[in-house]
Amino acid sequence: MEIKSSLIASSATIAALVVLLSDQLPHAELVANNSTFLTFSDVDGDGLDDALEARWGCSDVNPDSDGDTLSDLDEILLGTDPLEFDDLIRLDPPQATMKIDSYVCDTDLVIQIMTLQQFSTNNIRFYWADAATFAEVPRATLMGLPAERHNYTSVIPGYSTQVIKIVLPLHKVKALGNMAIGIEGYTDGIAVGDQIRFVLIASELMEWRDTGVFSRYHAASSGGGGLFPVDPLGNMPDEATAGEVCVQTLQEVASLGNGQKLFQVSDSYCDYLPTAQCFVGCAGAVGDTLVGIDIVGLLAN
Ligand SMILES: [Ca+2]
Ligand SMILES: [Ca+2]
Ligand SMILES: [Ca+2]
Repeated sequence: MEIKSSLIASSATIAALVVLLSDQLPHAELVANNSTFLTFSDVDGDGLDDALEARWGCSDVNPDSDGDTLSDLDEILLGTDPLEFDDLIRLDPPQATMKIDSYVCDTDLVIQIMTLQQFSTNNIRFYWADAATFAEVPRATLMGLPAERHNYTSVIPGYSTQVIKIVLPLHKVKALGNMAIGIEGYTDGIAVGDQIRFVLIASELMEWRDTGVFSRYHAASSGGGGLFPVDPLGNMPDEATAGEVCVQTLQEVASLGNGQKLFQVSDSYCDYLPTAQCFVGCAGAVGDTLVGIDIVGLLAN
C-alpha cells in the first residue's frame, strides 16, 4: 500500500474557513483546517483506494479482481461481489447509485463518495449527527474542505463512475463518539443517499453498516451488515486473530426518535478478510443492543 499527499488548500482558503467556522461551531467538530490531503494511493487506478481494496479483499494491483470485465468499483456500486464472476449480459439494469465509505490515513479520516451515473451527480449535501445534534454542513464549508474528484469509465454501456474524496480530522470525529455521517444528492436527477455510522470501541473508530461491505458473508435473509475497523493499518483493540475481521448481524428492533434506532446483535463471528483483524471486543454477545443514528431515515421523514 502506498500513501500519497498533495497540498490542496491555500492558506487564504484556510483563513476563510477558520473565520467561517468560528461562527458555526457545531460544524467545526467535523471540519479539517489542515492544508494537507493525505490518502492511500489507488495503485490500479480503478477508483478504490488501496485501503478500501483491502477491506473488500480485492486486488490493489488489478482493477477487475474477478476478471468479469466489471471493475472493482463498478461492482461495489452495482452491489455485485467483486470477487465473484458476474455475467454482464444477465445483470439487472443498473440504477443511479451513491455510496459513501471511509478509512483512516495517518491523522485523517478519508471520506470517499462514489456514484454510478449516466449523466451527472450534483447538489451533494453532507450531514452529521450524534445523539444530541443533527446538522447539515453548510455548502460553503463543504466546498472549502480539502477534496479530490475523479471520473472513471465503466464497462456498463452508457455509465460512468465518479469518486469524490474529502478528508476530516480523525481526532475530531472520534471526539463525537457514536455518530453518523450522511450524504444525499441527485444522480441523473434521482435522489440518492447513503450514510456511515461510527462506533467507538476501546477508543478505536469502527464503521458499522447494515448492509454492504461484509454482506456477502451473510445469508440473504439475515439482513446482515458488519462492524469493522476504519483504520486499515493497525493499532486495533483486542486483536484476537490476525487476518480475520469481526462481522456482526444487526437487526433493527426499535426506533428511539430523533433519528436514533436500537439494533440487536443477532449474529456475531470472525471471518477472513486479507489484512483485517478480529476483535475480541466486537465478537460480543448475541442479544446485545446498540444505538445507531439513521441519517438517511431522518432525511426521508
Ligand atoms: Ca484500486
Ligand atoms: Ca482493484
Ligand atoms: Ca469484476
